[in-house]
Amino acid sequence: MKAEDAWGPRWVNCAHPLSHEFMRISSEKQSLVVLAADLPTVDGIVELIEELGDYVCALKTHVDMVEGFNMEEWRRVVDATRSKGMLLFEDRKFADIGRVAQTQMGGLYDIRSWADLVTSHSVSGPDVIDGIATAWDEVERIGGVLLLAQMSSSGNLLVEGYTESTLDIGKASPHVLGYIGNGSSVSELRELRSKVGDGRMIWTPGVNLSAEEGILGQRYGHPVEAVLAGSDAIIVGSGIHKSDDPLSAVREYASSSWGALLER
Ligand code: 5BU
Repeated sequence: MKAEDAWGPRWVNCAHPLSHEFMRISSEKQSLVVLAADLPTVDGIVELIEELGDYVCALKTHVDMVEGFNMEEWRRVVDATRSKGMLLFEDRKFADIGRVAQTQMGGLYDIRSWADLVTSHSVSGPDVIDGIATAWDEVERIGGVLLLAQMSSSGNLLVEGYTESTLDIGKASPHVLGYIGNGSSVSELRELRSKVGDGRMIWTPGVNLSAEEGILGQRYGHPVEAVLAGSDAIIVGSGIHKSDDPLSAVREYASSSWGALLER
C-alpha cells in the first residue's frame, strides 16, 4: 500500500522529511512498531535487529545502557539497523541549556553522527532544540526531535499546562518531528492529538498487548487503542524482547498496529 493512502492527512500535513521516511517504511513493513532495544550489550541488540528488523520501523536505543561502550562496536548496531531499513532513534531525553545539549550530541557516544531522531524534554525552554539541531548541522546530517509532551510513568509532572507549553515550543521549530504521548491513557492521547493537529507525529511508549502494569511505575495501555486515539508509532520494549517468542510477538504488534492505522 502506498504511504500517502495509508497515512492520509498525516502524510499531507507533516513537514519534517523524516516523518515521511517513517511513514514510507511503515507502509513497506506494514507495521508501526518502534522497538525499544533496552539491552546491555551490542551483541544482544544486533541479534534483536537481525531477528526482528523486518517488522520494525525504528530502533530505539539508550546508548548509555551499553556496558563497555566503544564507537567501533556500536557501528555494528548502526550498520545492522541500516541494513534492515530502520530509523535509529536515541531516547536521550535532553534537558539542558542549548550549548550543553549541542556538546552532548557529540562526546563519547557521538549521537549526532548516527541517530536520526532523539527525544528531548522541554523543561529548559526552546533552545535545547536549537542546540541539538546545531550538532546535526556540524556533521551535515538531518535529524528530528521528539519532545516529551506526556510520559507513561506514574506520578510524572508533565501536567496539562506543561503539555500545552511543550506544543507551543514544538510548533515554533522545524526540527520537531513530533511528540511523545502517553500510551497508558487513551483519553490523554486523544486530547493530545486534538491539540497537535495533523502536522506532527505522536509516538507512544507505555503500550503492551497483555501486561497491565510494568515494573517501577511503568504503566501500559493497549497499542490498538493508542493508534485509534491518534498515535502514529507504538514504542514497545519488554512486550517484545522479554517475550518467550519475540518473533511472534513483534509480528502481532506489527499487524495489530498497522490494522489500527488503516481502521483510523
Ligand atoms: P517497555 O519495556 O515497553 O516498558 O519500554 C518502554 C521504553 O520506552 C523504554 O525504553 C523507556 O525508556 C521508553 N519510555 C517510556 O517507557 N515512557 C516514556 O514516557 C518515555 C520513554 Br518518554
